[in-house]
Amino acid sequence: MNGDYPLTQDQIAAYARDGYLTLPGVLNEAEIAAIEPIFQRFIEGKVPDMGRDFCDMSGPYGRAFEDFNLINAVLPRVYEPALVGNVFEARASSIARQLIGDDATLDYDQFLAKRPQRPAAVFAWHQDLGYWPTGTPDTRTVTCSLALDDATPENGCLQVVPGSHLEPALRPHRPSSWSTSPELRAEAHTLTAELLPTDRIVKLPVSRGSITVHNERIVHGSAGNRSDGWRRTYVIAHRSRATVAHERSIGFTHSHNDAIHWQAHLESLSVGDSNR
Ligand SMILES: O=C(O)CCC(=O)C(=O)O
Repeated sequence: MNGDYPLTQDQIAAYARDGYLTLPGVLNEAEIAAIEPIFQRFIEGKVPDMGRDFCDMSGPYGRAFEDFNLINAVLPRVYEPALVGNVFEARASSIARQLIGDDATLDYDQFLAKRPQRPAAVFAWHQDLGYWPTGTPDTRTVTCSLALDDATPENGCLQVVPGSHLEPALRPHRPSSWSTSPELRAEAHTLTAELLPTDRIVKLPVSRGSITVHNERIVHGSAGNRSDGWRRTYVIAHRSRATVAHERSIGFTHSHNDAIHWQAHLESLSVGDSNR
């Protein structure tokens, strides 16, 4: 298996300047076919005992499965070790090492799937760092998202605000409006960042087998699915080895079943850059 995916100097410069990239043909059909049955087992709700790691990112925890719009399976490689070392992990690692250096380490993975004809399958605007705990001064991250279906504006492809990763402070993040409990993150995971009137939104359509890549500070999200097909994507994020080690040392694994960081979030939600 060849894990290399060489980037050009122009692509590396574009990632630094814009905060995102799209890369064509990262996996071929045979490579996707080897992964897809595992993806489907998760998305069809057939993997037991995931707790909150299996949820709807467009709504509160506790919804009935048939009501999930944006199906979210977090840390699939933890629940299914056969994923470890797969070709997408290898290519994402290659890409991450070229963009942030040789200490790029796989931090977490995630499967996302928008059901057909679900306008509510919205992934709210956010910066990934807005979700993560404080105390990690080195924030370098490369998040690769592999399209298992052609991602289009109609089925709710990723959207970004180019250059927003260069803003000096993180934008405020608030719990999504359907979360009313004072223990906000106990009820739902999703946060929403403010959009500014000056924001230029760029949609990132990609074909099956291609990927988007984004920086931890770029403002991004995605709209609902108004098409008759699914939009499925496989996310892998790499961060620096020291940062991943720090996260683990405070008990943060990116699992929604973690308890450690939610209080920090409650305190910092409206403070803007306190998560840096
Ligand atoms: O692909 C999407 O719809 C959003 C995914 C996302 O926000 C992420 O991977 O950080």
